[in-house]
Amino acid sequence: MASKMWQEAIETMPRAELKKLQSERLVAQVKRSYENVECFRNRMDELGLKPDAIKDISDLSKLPFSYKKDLRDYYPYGLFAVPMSQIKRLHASSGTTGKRIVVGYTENDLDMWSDCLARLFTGVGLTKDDIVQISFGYGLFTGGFGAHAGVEKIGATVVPMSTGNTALQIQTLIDFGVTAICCTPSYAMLLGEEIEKMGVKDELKLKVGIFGAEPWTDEMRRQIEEKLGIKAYDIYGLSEVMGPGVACECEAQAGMHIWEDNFIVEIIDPETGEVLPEGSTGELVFTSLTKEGFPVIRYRTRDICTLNFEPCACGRTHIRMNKPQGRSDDMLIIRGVNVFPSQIEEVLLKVAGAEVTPNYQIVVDRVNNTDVFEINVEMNENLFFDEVKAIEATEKKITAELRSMLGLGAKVHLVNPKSIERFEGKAVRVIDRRKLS
Ligand code: DLL
Repeated sequence: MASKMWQEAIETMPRAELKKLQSERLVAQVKRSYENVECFRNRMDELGLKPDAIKDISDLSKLPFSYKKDLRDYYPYGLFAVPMSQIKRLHASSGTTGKRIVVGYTENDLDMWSDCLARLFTGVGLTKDDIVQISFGYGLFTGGFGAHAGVEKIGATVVPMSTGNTALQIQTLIDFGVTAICCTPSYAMLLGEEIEKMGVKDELKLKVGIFGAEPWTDEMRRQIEEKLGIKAYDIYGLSEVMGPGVACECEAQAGMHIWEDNFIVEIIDPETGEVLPEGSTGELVFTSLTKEGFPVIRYRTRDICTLNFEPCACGRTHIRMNKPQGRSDDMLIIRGVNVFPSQIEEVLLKVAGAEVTPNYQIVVDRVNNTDVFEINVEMNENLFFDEVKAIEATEKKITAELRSMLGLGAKVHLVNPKSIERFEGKAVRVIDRRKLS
């Protein structure tokens, strides 16, 4: 397999050398974080650990974990390791409650990030002669700007389309002679179906698609490839660790290489926190080695996954992760947006606390390859609430607040008091009918 590489020396670095590099970078990162990040310093002090106890990568498991909750507790900038004058860009994502999580990047961080994406784009055969449509959302979400910078780095032409307006997306693909597209896999399916309906597949110049930000399967890959006439590649990432490109597929399409010069990955038991042996399934934990603005040490992703240590046909030495199999928390990904049930509860009680009860159920389904998101919430029985208009007004109020908080449209239904099933144990708040096939 003669795949081109963006940084061949790094991408094919012998594993022993890679481990040595990781060790050196880990020692420096721990020291930097201890000196500059109060939360990390406190956790180290609680364990009676000083940075010089970390001599190489074999000491990694001595270090404390970090969590999404930390980003909320230190909101907005409390986990940054450099002064704000060195932060060149901010991004944000959903937290477990109404508060977003904020991440910051220095100039070097942005450069490292775009290199990770340049490795992916080059690896799947793109060059400066390609025209790449970015149909991830631009804005605080890391998808749009993250992928954008990678396309610019390899010198290809970028079409910063962002999300929405499927007819215009397809028109742009055709008129601009687009050769590659980046979006969520469910949106790629939708585009594929529309293109089939319109009978315009032959007018496309597309050859490659790069899809991620939500779970998808190999069967979906097969269908997308057929509908769009392309090769489809997976890309993984999370805002807290960087954004898209923490791990990317190569032309072998057999798992995503984790860029180990920048990140150390571990698999742990999500219950006990114990590091699991090679080949086990468990929670992915990342340590960022080169990030300056917002470094993370042993960050608990909540993504459940297995790693693949086999050498890859492409010649890259960085280990691969298989597709994440699920999450160890209750986060839902709806149309690429991270949603926690607790956020919805907060909106319900904030905007309509007098009209509704905290008994609600979230129903997610996939219709025509688009996620459909409904919320049923019981109205308050003390309220005389038989006026259809008043019910509709409350539904509208909740819908508007959800849209402003999550950027997602939801169908909100006020239902009769006591009509939502009660549970003796943990309430089942989410019914996810989407089948990944
Ligand atoms: O989704 C970053 C991204 C943008 C990745 C574009 C790929 C492409 P967050 O919004 O912070 O960041 O959500 C991160 O999304 O922990 C996973 O649960 C899920 N996720 C991301 N990529 C994949 C993937 C972006 N390829 C969370 N397969 C992560 C399955 C994915 N799940």
